[in-house]
Amino acid sequence: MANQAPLLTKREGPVAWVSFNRPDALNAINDGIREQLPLILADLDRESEVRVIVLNSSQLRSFSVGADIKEAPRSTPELQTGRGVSKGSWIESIAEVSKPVIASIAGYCLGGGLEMALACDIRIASPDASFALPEINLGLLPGGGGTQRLPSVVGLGRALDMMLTGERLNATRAYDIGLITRLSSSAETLFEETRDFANMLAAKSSTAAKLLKQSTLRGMDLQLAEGLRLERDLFGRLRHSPDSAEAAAAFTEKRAAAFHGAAMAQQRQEN
Ligand code: DAK
Repeated sequence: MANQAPLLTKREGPVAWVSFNRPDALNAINDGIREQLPLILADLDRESEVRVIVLNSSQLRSFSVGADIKEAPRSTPELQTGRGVSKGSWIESIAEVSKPVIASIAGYCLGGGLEMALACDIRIASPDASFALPEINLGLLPGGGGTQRLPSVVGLGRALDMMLTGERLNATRAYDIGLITRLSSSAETLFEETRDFANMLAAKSSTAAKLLKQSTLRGMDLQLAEGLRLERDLFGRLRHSPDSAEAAAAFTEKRAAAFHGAAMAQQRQEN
């Protein structure tokens, strides 16, 4: 078990799956995950045939229970700094992906596990999923983006409630407050439903998806006027793009649009 790969990757046409694979530790985050995840994501972001990335778990009991508490005492100050402050958190490598990234969550999604999910664009979960930022109970604060991202996802009051209590939310509650935006009909169908959803996203214009992400995520750090300028600039780039021309032609001809790259990826998947 000691040499088991902590992350598994799989390609299904335009969709790439990256799965946490430490079942005995409920996918607690160790140095293997911290080191490999940024490298894997950067590679997948460069691969033009990959249009959507899904982060999930190799089993249904847990997405991730956060930092490996048993490993913590062995961590050196150098590693901590490297992981966190000076180089930017490794969790940021998820938010830096230019393509849509989906977190597909079954079971526990706690601490750093939830912070990874928050760095994804879309969170889909099974009815048995549970969510918490329990760092307060370890005398810590969420240090992987939780204090910054959770308020913008669920609102300040709910975020502070979650972080100050460390309480666990079930999937229905998480859905009600917008922490997740999609619920699968059962744990067993989560994979299939995620796959259908990911393929649906992959069939859309990847150029539009990329610039839309850029406008939305960068815009959050800007004043409104600056954000609107950024949006206008990016919109201007899309207005005369081949994908936009294809969408207009498809509408006129009453057919489905075949966006640049999507048809090719689809064809390869079928072969
Ligand atoms: N670390 C290591 N092992 C863990 C673990 C964890 N966090 N959580 C569970 N395990 C292990 C258990 O020790 C057990 O192993 P064995 O004893 O069988 O060898 C196995 O997984 C199964 O766990 P349980 O027997 O406890 O299973 P239960 O279903 O009864 O309970 C549980 C599951 C998730 C409710 C419970 O295990 C639990 O409360 N675990 C601790 C959850 C937790 O507090 N996580 C840490 C949150 S703090 C940073 C970025 C991120 C972070 C920090 C800094 N920077 C960039 C600077 C993140 C911090 C956190 O995530």
